Amino acid sequence: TANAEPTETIRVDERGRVGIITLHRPEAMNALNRTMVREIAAAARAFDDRDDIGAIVLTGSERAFAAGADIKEMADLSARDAYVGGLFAEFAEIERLRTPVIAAVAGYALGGGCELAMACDFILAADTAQFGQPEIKLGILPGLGGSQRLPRAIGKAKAAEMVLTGRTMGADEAERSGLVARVVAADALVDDAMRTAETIAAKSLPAVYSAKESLQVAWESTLAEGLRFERRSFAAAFAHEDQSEGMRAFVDKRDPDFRHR
Ligand code: CO8
Repeated sequence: TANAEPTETIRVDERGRVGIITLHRPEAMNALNRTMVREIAAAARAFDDRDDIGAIVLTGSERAFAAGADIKEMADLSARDAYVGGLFAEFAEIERLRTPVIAAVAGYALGGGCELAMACDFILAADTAQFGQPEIKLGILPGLGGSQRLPRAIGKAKAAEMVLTGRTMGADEAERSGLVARVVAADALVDDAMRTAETIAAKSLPAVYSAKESLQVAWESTLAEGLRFERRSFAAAFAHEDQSEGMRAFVDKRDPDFRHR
């Protein structure tokens, strides 16, 4: 497959039309180092390039999704290295995928780990999940979108409290606050995420790409701009044969047979 490259910090797998990326640095609670961000982006891009993959699950271990960026790697970084060296520049590629990505989070999702989860389309959380932006405790601030996505996801008050104090939020509070789509028992998390991903991957690929893109526009722009974008995308959906197949199947009372290629 396109993902046959050996990897050091992640495991890459696929089942049917679902790509799976598992963060794997057990010695460091899956802390994100340069290699890991590069490997996640490369694996995600390879899945994104394939029309036989319709959704991606990004997950970690039972103890940690990712406990942040690797503090040991960052400790001696200069401002120049961080800026000119383009630290974690590949993170932007993860944000630009066409294929929906589900973050399946158990245990710690802190700092860059919380930011990585928030960069996905939605988060499914195990009841053990702990979210936080503890950078303030290290004398820094979030650097991969935490101060931007968290307020949009959970509102100003909770986001400000979390970013300014560094406190973590458990799974139930995260669900109440709208940070996660659903909470499931820890031992059912990956199966649930796979089933959810399969549900998405069974749909029409152009419709899914287009719906994801429209949701992203909602996140990034004004209502008026978003509504114009959606209207154009909706009209364009009628140019794909999956639209007529989907509607014909409904009328005929059968399952749609989308083209998937
Ligand atoms: N970086 C490096 N190593 C880590 C990290 C990390 N973020 N988190 C855990 N580890 C390591 C520990 O050092 C330890 O290693 P060792 O056994 O060699 O000492 C091992 O993982 C196990 O960790 P603990 O012994 O600490 O396990 P506990 O169960 O006691 O605690 C915690 C787990 C609560 C997760 C704790 O490890 C912790 O607080 N970790 C740090 C969390 C944190 O501060 N994260 C934010 C990091 S900063 C960040 O993410 C900024 C991202 C923006 C980058 C922007 C670039 C442009």
